[in-house]
Amino acid sequence: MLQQAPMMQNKASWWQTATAYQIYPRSFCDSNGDGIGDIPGIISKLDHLRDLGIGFVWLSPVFASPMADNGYDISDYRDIAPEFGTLADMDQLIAEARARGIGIVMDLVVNHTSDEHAWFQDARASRSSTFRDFYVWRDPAPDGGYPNDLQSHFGGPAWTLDEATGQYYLHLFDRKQPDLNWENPEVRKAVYEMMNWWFDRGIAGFRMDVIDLIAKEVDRGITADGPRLHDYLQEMHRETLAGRDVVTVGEAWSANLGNALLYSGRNRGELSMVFQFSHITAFLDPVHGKWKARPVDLRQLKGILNAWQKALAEDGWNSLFWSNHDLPRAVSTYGDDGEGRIASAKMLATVLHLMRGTPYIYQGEEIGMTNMTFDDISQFNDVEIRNNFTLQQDLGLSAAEFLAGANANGRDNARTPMQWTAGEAAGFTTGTPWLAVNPNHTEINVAADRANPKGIFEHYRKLARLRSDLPIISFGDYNAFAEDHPAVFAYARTLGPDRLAVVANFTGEQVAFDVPEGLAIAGRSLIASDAPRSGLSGRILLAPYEAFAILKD
Ligand code: TEU
Ligand code: CA
Repeated sequence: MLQQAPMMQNKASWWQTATAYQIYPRSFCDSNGDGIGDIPGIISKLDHLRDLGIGFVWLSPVFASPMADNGYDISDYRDIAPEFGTLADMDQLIAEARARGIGIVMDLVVNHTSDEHAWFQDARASRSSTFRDFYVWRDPAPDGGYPNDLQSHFGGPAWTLDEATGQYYLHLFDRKQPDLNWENPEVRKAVYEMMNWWFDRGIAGFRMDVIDLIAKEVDRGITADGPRLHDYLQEMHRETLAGRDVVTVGEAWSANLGNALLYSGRNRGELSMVFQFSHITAFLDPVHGKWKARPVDLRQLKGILNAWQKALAEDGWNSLFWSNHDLPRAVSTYGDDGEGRIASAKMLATVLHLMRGTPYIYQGEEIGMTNMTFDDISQFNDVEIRNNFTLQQDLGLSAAEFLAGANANGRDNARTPMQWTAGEAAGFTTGTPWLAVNPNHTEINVAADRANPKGIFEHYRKLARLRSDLPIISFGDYNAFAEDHPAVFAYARTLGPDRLAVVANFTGEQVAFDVPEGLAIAGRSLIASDAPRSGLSGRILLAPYEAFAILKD
């Protein structure tokens, strides 16, 4: 029935037919009652991921860290934070995951270290330290002020004065996250050695934190997408990835349709794929960014996702995601986290997972977890929210408006503990959770959703299975339809003689949809959020958030 295009067979990589899952360890599962998720907790839940059909896990940082940014500030790349476990636990996680066919992808945070990393401790001890040049130091401006006006992504100046040595160091994030100086070959060598050390322990790849920032030229004000970026990535590939069957995904907020292929083009020798964010940044407020929530326009959203499908059709590879630990919950942003929660969660999953690329599920998405609503600013933990609270008020947002923005787009709202059961603390911990558990866990939890044959988990499980079974999903051509339709997301996939049509109603209203001629199809229902459909033609009525896929006979 289904055929592979002849050249596909040798070209395909395991991560092109895999479904990925992101674990934010602090909030996944706590094994010892200290309120913080940990590696033994993850191991105890591996069967959940195996049942879901996951091919690899992107594990947010578990390395030694003072946790100023929940582990994105690393003080030792070759050790595990004690609250998360030990190196022995990590080895066990890698082995137990592998035994279930799941690769562990670690988070490579090498744009910066923690200020408590031994390199920085040494570097700041004196101007003549051998590690001084591991970081980016500049003299004060003639008036003693900042070397230039570069701003931190977390708000405020990107420079902090080191009083003892009289120079400023650069930090594109928090002051506890000094930027590494990638122009120094010793830095690059140290990073590559560390990567190889982890590969030798059996990991399946790396997600690379803000990798588009490593090649900055600060004196020219360049931070993202610097001139030497692709030289560094090619060097990294030669020194670490070449010859290994691993997956790499670079986080690149600056990636665009014009430069995407430089990262993931098949003959570039760089990365497997990048996370690009055009579908996020398009909806940011020009003055207040994410802190002043803006509604998502479906036509614009489709335009962006369709353009990426097209741009990486012949070469390169897309990552597919609605959410992660920095972004709000998918169902709260793009669907309906009230009455239409289950239907819209399934709809969003259907649209995304049947595109060409590697889909990523953010923990809890597989049961339709929603954004947490906090009542007061003091309940937030995140450094980004805390820093921006005063800054945004200086820019004219009221405290109440900021709270609304933070509740819509803040990072903590999607970082609340995983909801395993309806019980105390959602079964996440027997102690006091580090961040409040969403009170809706009594209704929304893994146990309840998995017990429902029409639940969200079951829907995701089917999608992962379809992806591994049908090459058309990973490799078929993508054609957008009804691009101007304000309510419907529709596309077709083709591979050789095979054909697949996907239709989704993005609204909570019933919609009459005139099927475009090229999209009409008759065959068998592959998946449906509600009643299965086997044909598509003429005018059809779509139920609220209805989504389905039909495979041609
Ligand atoms: O995120 C990069 C990044 O730019 C985010 O901070 C983003 O700007 C913000 O969340 C959106 O408002 C990565 C990690 O994913 C994030 O968790 C880290 O805080 C950051 O890098 C620093 O390592
Ligand atoms: Ca714990």
